[in-house]
Amino acid sequence: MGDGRTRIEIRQVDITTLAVDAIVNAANSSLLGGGGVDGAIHRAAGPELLAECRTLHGCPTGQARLTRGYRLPARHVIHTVGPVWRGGGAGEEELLRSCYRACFALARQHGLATLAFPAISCGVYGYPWAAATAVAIAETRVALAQDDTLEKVVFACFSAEMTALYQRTLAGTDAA
Ligand code: AR6
Repeated sequence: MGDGRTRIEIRQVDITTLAVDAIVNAANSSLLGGGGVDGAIHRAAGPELLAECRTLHGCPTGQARLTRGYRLPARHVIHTVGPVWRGGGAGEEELLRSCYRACFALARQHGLATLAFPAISCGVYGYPWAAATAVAIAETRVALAQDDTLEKVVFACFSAEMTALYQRTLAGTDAA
């Protein structure tokens, strides 16, 4: 089972370089690409990824969809649509939790053992970082306790600041 802590890794790394069973994409509801991590994933995966995404006809906020990874070192991409931050009173926290739960549910259905997440909604969608990392770590602990197939969850952070925040959240020392 593990203690839910030893199987979490925090790394400052470009998520598109990770050879895991699935990397998670912080997409928009069209699933047809965009900027940020979404743009980086589509560039690295190649046009076949967009072609498969077109067949999915979008994805509502808080849900997730699985595709192949094509030219990525990761075997699959789990596309999830985080909430746009609107001040906190528009159900943002529940929607962000729902993203993580939907990703872990797909991982369980498909027997995936290693996953990597970006900081969903923490870029152009404007979610406060400390609140988002708390959700990410809490939902990951739940999934690791429930899914014995899940071996490792990586949080791929783009900045040193985000890396340090995840480390503090994991250690339980962040003030937020
Ligand atoms: N590897 C890891 N993290 C990354 C990478 C990367 N290669 N590139 C960016 N990040 P964002 P959102 C970090 O804006 O807020 C897109 O246009 C970034 O620093 O990518 O959920 C979609 O199409 C930040 O911490 O996603 C949607 O329209 C985090 O990834 C919209 O943006 C997420 O930032 C989604 O916005």
